[in-house]
Amino acid sequence: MNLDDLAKLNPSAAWRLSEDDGDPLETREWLEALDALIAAEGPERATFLLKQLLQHARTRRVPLPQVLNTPYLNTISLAEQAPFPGNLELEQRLSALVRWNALAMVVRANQASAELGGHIASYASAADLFEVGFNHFFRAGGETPESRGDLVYFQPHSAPGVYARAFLEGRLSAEQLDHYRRETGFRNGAARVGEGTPTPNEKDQSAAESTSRAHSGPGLSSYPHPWLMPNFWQFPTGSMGLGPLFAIYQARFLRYLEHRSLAKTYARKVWAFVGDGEMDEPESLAGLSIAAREGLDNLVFVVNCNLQRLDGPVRGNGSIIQELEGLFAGAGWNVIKLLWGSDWDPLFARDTHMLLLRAFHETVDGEFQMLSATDGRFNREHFFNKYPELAQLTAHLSDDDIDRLRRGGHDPVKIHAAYHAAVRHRGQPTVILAKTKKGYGMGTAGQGRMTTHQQKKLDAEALRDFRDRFALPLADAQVEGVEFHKPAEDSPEMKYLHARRAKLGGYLPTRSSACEALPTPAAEAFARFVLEAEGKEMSTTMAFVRMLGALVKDAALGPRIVPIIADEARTFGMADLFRHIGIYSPLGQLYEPEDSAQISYYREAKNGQILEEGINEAGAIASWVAAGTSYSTNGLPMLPFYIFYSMFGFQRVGDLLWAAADSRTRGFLLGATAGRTTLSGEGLQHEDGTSHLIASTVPNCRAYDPCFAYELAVIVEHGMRRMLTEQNDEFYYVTVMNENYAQPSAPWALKVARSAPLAPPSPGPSPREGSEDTTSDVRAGILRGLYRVRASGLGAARVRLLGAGTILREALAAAELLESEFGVGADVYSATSFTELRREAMALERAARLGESRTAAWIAQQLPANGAPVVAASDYVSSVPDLIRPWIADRYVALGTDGFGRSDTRAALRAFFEVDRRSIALAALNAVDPALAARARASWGLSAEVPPWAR
Ligand SMILES: Cc1ncc(C[n+]2csc(CCOP(=O)(O)OP(=O)(O)O)c2C)c(N)n1
Repeated sequence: MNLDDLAKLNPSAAWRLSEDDGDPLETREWLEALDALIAAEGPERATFLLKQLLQHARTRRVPLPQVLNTPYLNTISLAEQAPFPGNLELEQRLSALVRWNALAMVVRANQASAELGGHIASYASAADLFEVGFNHFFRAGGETPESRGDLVYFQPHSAPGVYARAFLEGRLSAEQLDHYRRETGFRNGAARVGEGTPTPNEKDQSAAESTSRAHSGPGLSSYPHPWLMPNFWQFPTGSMGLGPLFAIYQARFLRYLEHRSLAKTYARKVWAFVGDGEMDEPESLAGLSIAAREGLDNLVFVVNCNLQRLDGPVRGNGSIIQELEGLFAGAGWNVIKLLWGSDWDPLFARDTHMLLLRAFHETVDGEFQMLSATDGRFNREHFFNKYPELAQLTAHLSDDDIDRLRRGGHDPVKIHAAYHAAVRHRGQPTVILAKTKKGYGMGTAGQGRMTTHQQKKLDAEALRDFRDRFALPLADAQVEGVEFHKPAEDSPEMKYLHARRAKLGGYLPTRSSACEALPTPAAEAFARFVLEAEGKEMSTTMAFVRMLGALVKDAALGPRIVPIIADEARTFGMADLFRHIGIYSPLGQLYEPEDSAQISYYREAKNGQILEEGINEAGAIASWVAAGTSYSTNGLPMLPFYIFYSMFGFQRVGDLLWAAADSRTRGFLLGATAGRTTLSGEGLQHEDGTSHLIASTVPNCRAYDPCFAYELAVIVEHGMRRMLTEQNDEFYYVTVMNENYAQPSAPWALKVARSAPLAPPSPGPSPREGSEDTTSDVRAGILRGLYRVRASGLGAARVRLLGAGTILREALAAAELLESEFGVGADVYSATSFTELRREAMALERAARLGESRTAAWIAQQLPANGAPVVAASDYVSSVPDLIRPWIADRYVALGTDGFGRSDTRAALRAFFEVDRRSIALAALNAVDPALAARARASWGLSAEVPPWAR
């Protein structure tokens, strides 16, 4: 295609065009003048003058080209290239072995079952990028925060290569490699490993596990999953785009710890290996600006530009490398292009007319992929023979020589030079755009093929070709048997491998969870004001913010707390914290804030404690994960509290939260302005009716929907102890509301302080004198998800009402209605967590099914079969209270806020969604006595006017 056609079709490819020169002589004079200047005064002076010229031209309105792209060449010239410090030959042999074992893992898994398998082609393209890192750059570290090493985010589909290296290092056994993607311990549905007599393989496996330094699970997970391999993987990256985002906020959090004098982290690097296709994810790009703005020179991205994604080319009609260069450079990153291997250097040296460059610029990625999938002869004919001068330039090369011209990302020398420059660059994060071939070395069967991503099989011939290509010391039978291979421990390769890692501090990836157990305060220490609230009006959000204010003052725990907000601090009444503990900024505060005369002015500080993320929930979660996994990555437990609009949590950033759970994050999420009817005026997109349902799907998330501030205090106290003192890998999701109402004292505080009023203003709980509730019952009930807050005033209850969040208050009011207007006695229960109730009941039911002794679930203990119907309501969809239906023996009615939210007053919305006191009472009456229900409908004017689907 000629350049004009290309320009018309594809304006984004304009970087590849060279315009007509009206006066070549003059052009040459200018260029010679520049050359003379560089020779006489050096490149710095040239840079200065060019900048001045550009500046001047802009003021004269001279149209200027995009300056964010450089030519399609290596950024680091041969002259600037750092010498390669390793033994190239040994490293090549090692990387060939890792390649082979990675391939063997996938092929063997696929042979064992076509359902299994994995990916070969991604690692085949990334192998050298990883290996140079392992041999020269990735520093492992000790257990103390000071001695911890680098943090590496691996491209997920390249996991087989990481396992294959760990195998050579002696950290994983061949048995374990053979259990790649076979993690459950079940063999073809038969008895589990560890139950009954172990098979010989299983015996070997457990022996290997006990000696394995890094991993103790029965199998190897498909992708990096700390949940599945907690001693091995640190960072989950399987969902494309999350790795790069998490890496950026990780690098930032390291700086935060340093600036707050909590840990020395300056020497540590964060490396993120990312696919070029993966860069299309919005999350991949989302953090680029903050990384540059905060000058995160502890961060290195390596984008594996094999030009292909799953279905086909990333940019068939353009250039992903040039596009990414522009994006990263525009965001303020240091960009290193690593495009051509050393074999090209002699060609470049002789290419005085820069025809190679011209040909590169004329080649779109779809063509580069074709060149990758074809042999030297094809490359000669279709690339070098484009111009007679190029044909001449390569005339001395055989077709095989041309075939072996490496792309930059396959040349350890060039890779080393790029990494060397990246780790020394100051003031900016660095991205290395490494050009590679997808399926490198997989021959005609896979290299550069459209379908290579999912290729899991290689026939015998392809395997032999692979062996030959990488000079593997394998006999035909070993190749055909796809045997793993590991040289003897005293071989030069193995000695070299271990020596390199010893020099870099040990092996990685390795995940540690060793950290100090932090004592955490009792609720009485940070929440007395709610335990003895005595009916004072406040919202649970206000109560939380006061608790947080008290917690940050706790001498031991306070500094470890990381409040995180996404531009809603004022909404939640947190502005006071700005002054007290400051907002983190690595620059401090370079301006006098507009509100500096106010008591709680907007204070930014280098040692600020609050992470104010702006309107960026994804970034806030990434910070929350970095803080909540600091116990592992830094050996320094931190306690993040991220408070946000509850609708913009699980719904908006659900996949990040899933990865957070996999990461074993410990921390609190506060879903504020929660509830579909409680956040009254905000309408459809803001009013959350589902987050508790989604939260229930995350196995290590403990979710609560408390109504009363004392319940919140108990949950916070408990969560802190579970996560920081007892070190459980779980996190807490608690919804808090912005509705002010009378907050009763905690029942046990009432018992202690007899002088406190027993009955808070109605509607509210009235734990009566003589009630059987004890402190521990109530506390246990709050944490397990249900306890009684009101006993029927008319003897034995004819109906039992359950309410969660603010809707508990509607249930309490409904009980009053039922008793006063219909003579129906009602007990009322606070349902702080339907999800916890279900989780426990499910676990007990399973235990019973499998023959273990069964105790009754808490829900069944609290609501025994006694003939009284149960009505439950919350500010969430009815599926939430429905979660406990199987364990309620009597008639059960679940009410909820199904449908789209909308704006109105709280009372109107509750009536509309039928979770108000009358709707609850009506449901109860229906269950108790239909005649009473008919009377209620008539007297309250209730009808089925709005069908549920229209809500
Ligand atoms: C969010 C998400 N979407 C889709 C996938 C499925 N997927 C896995 S790898 C892949 C292609 C990856 O291409 P690229 O990032 O270029 O990496 P490569 O394998 O080519 O090195 C896709 C679509 C995923 N893992 N995560």
